[in-house]
Amino acid sequence: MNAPARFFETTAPISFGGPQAPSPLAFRWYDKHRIVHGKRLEEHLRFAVCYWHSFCWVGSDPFGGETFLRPWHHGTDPMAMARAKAEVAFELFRLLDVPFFTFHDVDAAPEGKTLAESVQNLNAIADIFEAKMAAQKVRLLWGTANLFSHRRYMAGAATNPDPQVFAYAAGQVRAALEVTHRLGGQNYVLWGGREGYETLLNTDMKRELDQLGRFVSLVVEHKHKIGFPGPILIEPKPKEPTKHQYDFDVATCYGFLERYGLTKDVKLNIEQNHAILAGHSFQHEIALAQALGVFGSLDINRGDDLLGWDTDQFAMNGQELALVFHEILKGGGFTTGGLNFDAKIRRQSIDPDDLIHAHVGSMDACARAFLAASVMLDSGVLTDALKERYAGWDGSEGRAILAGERSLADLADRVLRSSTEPQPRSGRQEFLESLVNRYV
Ligand code: XLS
Ligand code: NI
Ligand code: NI
Repeated sequence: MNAPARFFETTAPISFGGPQAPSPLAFRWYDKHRIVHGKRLEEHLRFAVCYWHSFCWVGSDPFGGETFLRPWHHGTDPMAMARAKAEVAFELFRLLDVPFFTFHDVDAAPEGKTLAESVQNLNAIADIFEAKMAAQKVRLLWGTANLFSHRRYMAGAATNPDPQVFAYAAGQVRAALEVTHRLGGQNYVLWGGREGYETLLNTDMKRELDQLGRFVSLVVEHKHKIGFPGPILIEPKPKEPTKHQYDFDVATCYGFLERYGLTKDVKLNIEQNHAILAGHSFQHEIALAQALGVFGSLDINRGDDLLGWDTDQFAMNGQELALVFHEILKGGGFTTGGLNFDAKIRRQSIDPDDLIHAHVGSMDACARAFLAASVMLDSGVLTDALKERYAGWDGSEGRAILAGERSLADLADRVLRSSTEPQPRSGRQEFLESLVNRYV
């Protein structure tokens, strides 16, 4: 089958028009050339369009099937359908003028009857990607393998009770990592889709964790062997599809990486919706990953406050985003990471151009929040208040305690000798919240 002559109504790339731009499809805040903190906005935000939600998802939910009726899902030749999908995907990248995209192996190319056939399909589509990437100057933020949809993975991939499934997953990851490398991918992602369990009646958790540790170590070894320069990223998510996912949150992932000696090569890909499913805020997860030295990249989306599952909506919450970017800028910004739109339009958004509105709206929300964050950081509103709050620890006694120069008895004796009580001070939360509100 051939790609439709024209899928989107829009034909010209979306450009920056300023806050008063009359067209609904213009960037009002995202001026990619604008210099902030010495870098262009485009280099700070590093937007990526994801293949799976935008081109593979058909609009189904647990109660109903396909609503989108994309032409490339209706054909008889799977490779021709994959090529038609690639045409439309690269057309969207061009219209949005995004610097990056992301994909799973099976998003790009159909699975064959054997692993060998699947790898062959993937490489054939990668040839097309390679040519299109060179022509359009769009780059790959990361690639990954889908180790959760096929029924062979129903009991996990790396954590499967059957080593043959583990080996199959290794085969898929080798191919996906090598294709990611060939396409100049900046990172390689492992989301532990079905690495978790439903019931301990049939699960040996210790064994499964050791299997997962071994699997990630094998991926790291292979990355070094082929000279893939980017980090491996694992992606925390607490539940869905399994009840207990092993990569629960940033803290749990960090413990896992430490236990298996992986913190040097493996960082984290943090997603908003997964953070809130874990009972945390997005900002908390990012701040913790930065504090522990494992911050990698972001899947930018938003969950619904009223729903307890992964709705993956486009990020639009200015205040949340501003605090997130403040955290990221404070930590020095992205290196290999970026903002991947792991986000899907709603099931009723059946017009092709809804995909464009979704991305443009969220890119603008991110840009606007980013600009607010950079002003907050420049004026030190939050950072100065923090510095002042912890000033005692920068004094001689605070430093001596942290440097290990005081014993428990030293500290106790010192308090016993002194007659001054510590003086509680206000945490000033409402004052700080109002300060933020001035900028956002
Ligand atoms: C699913 C995950 C997935 C990963 C890539 O919840 O977010 O989309 O980002 O496998
Ligand atoms: Ni994700
Ligand atoms: Ni998600």
